[in-house]
Amino acid sequence: AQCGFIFDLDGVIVDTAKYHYLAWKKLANELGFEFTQEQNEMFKGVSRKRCLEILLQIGGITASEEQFNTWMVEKNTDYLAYIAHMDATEILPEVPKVLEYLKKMNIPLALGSASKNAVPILEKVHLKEYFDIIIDGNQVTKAKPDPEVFLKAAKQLGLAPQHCVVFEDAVAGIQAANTAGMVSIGIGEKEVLNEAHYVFNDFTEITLQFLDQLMKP
Ligand code: B16
Ligand code: MG
Repeated sequence: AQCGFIFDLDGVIVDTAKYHYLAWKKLANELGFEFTQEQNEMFKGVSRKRCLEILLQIGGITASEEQFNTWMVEKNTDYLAYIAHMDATEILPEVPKVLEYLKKMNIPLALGSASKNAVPILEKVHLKEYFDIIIDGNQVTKAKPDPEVFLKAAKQLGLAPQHCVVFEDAVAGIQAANTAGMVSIGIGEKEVLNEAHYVFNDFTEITLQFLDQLMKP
């Protein structure tokens, strides 16, 4: 059977986590508390709304719905300013090589991201053309670890979940892929992503032979 590959965006294709972190840290500091890189780990793969809920919890702050929404907008405005200068140099190592190879092998490709900014980012780094299907934060109602984002991608690719391979850097994303019944490949630390079927530090560790192996039923 035909198989498809689904890629997460932040932390897999580009390292936007550092810009998300700067924007959340700025907001935290304005509200009078610290937000560490370590705490930022919890934000990976998590929706903007959920991130703000966690941030306010860290700061011990309760907010009205109106105030909450204002801070959501403020964070995103700052984030957009940080990513404004992004270009193809921010693509993570060997990602284009892998995309190029899968395309050459006629493998359908999808993006499965929690970000509402996924399309402009893909355009900035000139990788949008590689993806047959893009499912992002604008099309999902249930955030990772819910499998909705990946199941929608599989459906639009016209593939059964068990014939899909997912690349993810977040624990919540690996859980979403596993719950969907897909093959999960963690990009990051083995200790953190221990629920994934395979884990690599980055794409430089992924060989074309390994990709061939994944394509076989
Ligand atoms: P936005 P991914 C996720 O993207 C990020 O990992 C997460 O940190 C962020 O909060 C989320 O997107 C929402 O992003 O504020 O741009 O809608 O890793 O699922 O590609
Ligand atoms: Mg990610």
